[in-house]
Amino acid sequence: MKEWYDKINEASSVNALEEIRVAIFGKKGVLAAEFAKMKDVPNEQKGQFAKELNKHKSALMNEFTARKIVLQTQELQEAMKAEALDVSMFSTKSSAGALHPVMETMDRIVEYFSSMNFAVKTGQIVEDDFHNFEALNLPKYHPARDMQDTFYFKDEMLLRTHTSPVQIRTMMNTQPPIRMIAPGAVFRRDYDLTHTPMFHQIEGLLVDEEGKVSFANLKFILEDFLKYMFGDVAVRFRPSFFPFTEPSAEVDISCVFCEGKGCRVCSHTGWLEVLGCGIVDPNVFEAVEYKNVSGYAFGLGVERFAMLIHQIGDLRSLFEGDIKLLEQFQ
Ligand code: 2NL
Repeated sequence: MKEWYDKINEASSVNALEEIRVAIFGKKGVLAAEFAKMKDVPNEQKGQFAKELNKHKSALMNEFTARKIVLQTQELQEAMKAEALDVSMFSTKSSAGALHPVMETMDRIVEYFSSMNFAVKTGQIVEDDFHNFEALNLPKYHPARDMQDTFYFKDEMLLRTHTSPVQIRTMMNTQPPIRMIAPGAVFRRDYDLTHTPMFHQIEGLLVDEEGKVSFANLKFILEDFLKYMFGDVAVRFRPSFFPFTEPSAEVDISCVFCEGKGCRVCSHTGWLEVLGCGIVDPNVFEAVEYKNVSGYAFGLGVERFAMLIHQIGDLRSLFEGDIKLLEQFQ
């Protein structure tokens, strides 16, 4: 019997120990075989024989139970060690997101005009011919309406080419006075170095009683706005033409790259064009059935502002979603 005590204590795993248990205590195990010898033992020795065997049986069972606990504990320790997380291991870093420079610029422009009590209106991207063209003094056969320049759907529906239809809709369902800006995406069939088929515009509109709104009012707010956006720059107004304003002007700032000395960006003029504006044409007020009013309006391209503020040379880099570029604006 002695060898079986050794076998129990030499078992190296719970599985090996289980095999030994079957070999000792099983139906065909050594204990069963020993008890079977009982029938050959003389009667007067049977008692002593059985006593000896039962002593071994319980001693072996104690030995087995003790060894099983040792092996189970050992195996659990090893399993936990193997599954442990290595918290010192390197992992991939996650980075924080940031606003796209176009949206950041848009927010800054909206912030200025909000502070001046202009309401912010957004409207719809799919528009009709009346709100996008007709009401803005762009009659049928005006070149701006050409299939070449505008994305058309059927039934005279189209992608808005400017945010002006937002102002038209506002005037048609609100009585003056009006003080509003319309920021948003606009669409034109134009795609080259300096044009993308989708870009962002902000237009402004102020309407009040006839005689209350002057070009001087317009000039003041745009000068103040441009100094808020670009710091201490010079601002000049040049006569221009838009179908929806009369008189009209384009607004330049002194070049932010060369401070007006002349460089490649400003084509050696020292000036950068940043805005279009004017006094609202009477034909526009007639289309929305406004009477005895006066107003001013202006429009600007947000991508151009973002490029000038952040000194971005290529318009397309704003549309490529290149993370290396975008990370620079965090
Ligand atoms: C530019 C010029 C401009 C307007 C937009 C406007 C809207 C209404 C009535 C009158 Cl409802 N005018 N908008 C006026 C002048 C200029 O935008 O160069 N935009 C990029």
